[in-house]
Amino acid sequence: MERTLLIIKPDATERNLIGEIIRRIELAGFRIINLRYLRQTKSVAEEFYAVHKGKPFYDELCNYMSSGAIVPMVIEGEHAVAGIRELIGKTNPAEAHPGTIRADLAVSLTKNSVHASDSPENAVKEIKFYFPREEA
Ligand code: FUP
Repeated sequence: MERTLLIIKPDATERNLIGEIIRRIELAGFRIINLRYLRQTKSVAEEFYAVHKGKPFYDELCNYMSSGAIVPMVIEGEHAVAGIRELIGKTNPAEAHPGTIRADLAVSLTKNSVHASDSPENAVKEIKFYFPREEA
C-alpha cells in the first residue's frame, strides 16, 4: 500500500467538479483517507511550489493557487503515486490522453484542475505539508 497527495485546484472547485474528480479516483479503486477544503495565501502556495521558484511560470502559478478554494486529499492504494499520476494525465491538458482528468476537465496548462505527487518521496513531503498530523 502506498499514499499520495492530490489537490483539486481552484479552476475545478470553481466549476463544481469536486464530486466528479473524487468519483474518478474512487472508481479507479483508490481510497480517500483524509481530505480538506481551504483557501491558501500566496505565501503558502509559494512554499508548496518552492521547487519551481525562479521559473517563468512561478508567479502566475502561485497567484492562481491562492485565487480560490482547493481540496487537498490523501489517497491510498497499490502503487498510488504512479496510478494517480496516470489517472490525472500529462501536465498540459492539450497533451493528456483522453479519459484522464486533465484531458477531460482542465482549462489550460496553469488551470489544469489537479495536482498529484510525482514520487513516493515527494508524496511523503506533500502529505505532511497539508496534513501535518497524518502518519507516514
Ligand atoms: P505536474 O507535476 O504535472 O503538476 O507539473 P509541474 O510540476 O511541471 O508543474 C507544476 C504546475 O505548474 C503545473 F501543474 C502547471 C504549472 N505550469 C505552468 O503554469 N506553466 C508551465 O510552463 C509549466 C507548469
